[in-house]
Amino acid sequence: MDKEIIIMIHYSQRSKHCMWQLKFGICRLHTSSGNASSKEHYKVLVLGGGSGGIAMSARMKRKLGAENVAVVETSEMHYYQPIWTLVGAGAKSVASSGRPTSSVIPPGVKWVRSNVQEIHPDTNTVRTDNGMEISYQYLIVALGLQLHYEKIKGLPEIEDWVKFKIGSNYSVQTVEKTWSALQNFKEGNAVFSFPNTPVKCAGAPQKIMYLTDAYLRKTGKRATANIMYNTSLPVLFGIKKYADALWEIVKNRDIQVNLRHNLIEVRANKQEAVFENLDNPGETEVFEYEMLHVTPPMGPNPVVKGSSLADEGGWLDVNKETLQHNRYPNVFGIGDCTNLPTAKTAAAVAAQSSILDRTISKVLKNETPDRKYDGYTSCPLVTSYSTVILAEFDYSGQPLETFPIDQSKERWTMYHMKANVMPQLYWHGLLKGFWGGPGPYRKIMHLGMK
Ligand code: FAD
Ligand code: UQ1
Repeated sequence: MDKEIIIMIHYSQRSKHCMWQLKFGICRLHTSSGNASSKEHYKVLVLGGGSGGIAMSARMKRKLGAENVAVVETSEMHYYQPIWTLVGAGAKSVASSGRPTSSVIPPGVKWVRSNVQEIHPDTNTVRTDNGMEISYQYLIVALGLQLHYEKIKGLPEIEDWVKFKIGSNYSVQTVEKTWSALQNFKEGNAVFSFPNTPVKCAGAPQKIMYLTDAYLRKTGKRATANIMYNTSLPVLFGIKKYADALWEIVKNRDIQVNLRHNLIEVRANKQEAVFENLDNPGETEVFEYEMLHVTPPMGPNPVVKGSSLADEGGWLDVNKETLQHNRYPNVFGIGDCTNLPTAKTAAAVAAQSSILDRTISKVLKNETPDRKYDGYTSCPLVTSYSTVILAEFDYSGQPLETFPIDQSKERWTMYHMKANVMPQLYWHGLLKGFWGGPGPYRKIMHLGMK
């Protein structure tokens, strides 16, 4: 039996960076009685047991047998992150978002409960933080991305966020603080940020803003509230069809949008948020807030970044159609850790999982991969407690919609799908390796025309 000892080191002994990583459960120091300095080998080794890692473990088990597959994952819990949007708004419980990792690892697949520390693709080996060396024939990297709350100067300790009226839907430790800030809102500015980095689910930073607007209307506080979306981007949303619809909504709901504003500092004692003007470097603007929703800067997974698998930006360097690594043909990638030029979402992971399954089948037979990922991704833009605009698009930035209706309209049917259908599709479809995205259904619903 592995034993994991999480050693809490006094904060003062650690850098601020590592202090935040500790809080988010990343900087764990493990000891493992059985595994230290041991060696293991698997035909397929999966790194990361999040959405992409579990989906691919299930698919590889089906292809090759459970005994040939192992997944390295450090977290004891697996979270369905998309529901955090509704948790932050008090519409779902945080408990409903998580299940033990042990329950999502496909039965028979080996779960290596440790942190990947180094990847050595030239020797087909991986080293974990408990001194284990694992060799592989094929490697699937699904390590996700890294949150960087520590890059926002002055952001207080998470324990103090309720006091300082700060929340963030982006981590399990902070998502309930959003709901507290919403409930405690009296009057003033509700400020929502979007960082100057790639992010996962680029719609999430504004979904919580629409829910805040709806909540404050419901509780009679909207008249004394200013709602502001301060985004680093030069647009409200990257795809014009949906951006046009969202601009109408912010106009009708009296929401202020400040483009090219990047959150760099929080002065929590004064309830002030400092934004830099990205069009005029050096210029800053200070906003007082009654509620602050922080979307942290994000970056590549440090283990990927520190390996020869990374591109110059630190992301896993894969072929955008086959998901095979561009330089190491026995290495593959899926999800947020990759440099695939599409929006990082679980919906994208679903579509990628079926393509990658096919790519690996071909590679196993020494044949050329044939199916091509089109960049499909989707973002259910929650615009109230009962409506969603279902954005779906591909590499070309053009809408690629599943249903034969105008999806840029707010619809309660899509809200029902987001709140009640998607979680089931995730736990019982995607994670079991049965859901490969809506592509085949889109073709049927559009009578083969799309
Ligand atoms: P993850 O699921 O994040 O998994 C990465 C895994 O790697 C984690 O389990 C982590 O513990 C593990 N790991 C990391 N480093 C190591 C290491 N060194 N060693 C071992 N294990 C490691 N997507 C949608 O499709 N629709 C939505 O509506 C939506 N809304 C969202 C709302 C919010 C608030 C958030 C935060 C995300 C949302 N997403 C949404 C995005 C979606 O959750 C992610 O894109 C998806 O989970 C990515 O899957 P992944 O496997 O690449 O990464
Ligand atoms: C999807 O496949 C998916 O992954 C399971 C999501 O993540 C939760 C989504 O949010 C969406 C919208 C899709 C796409 C599915 C359909 C039916 C359009």
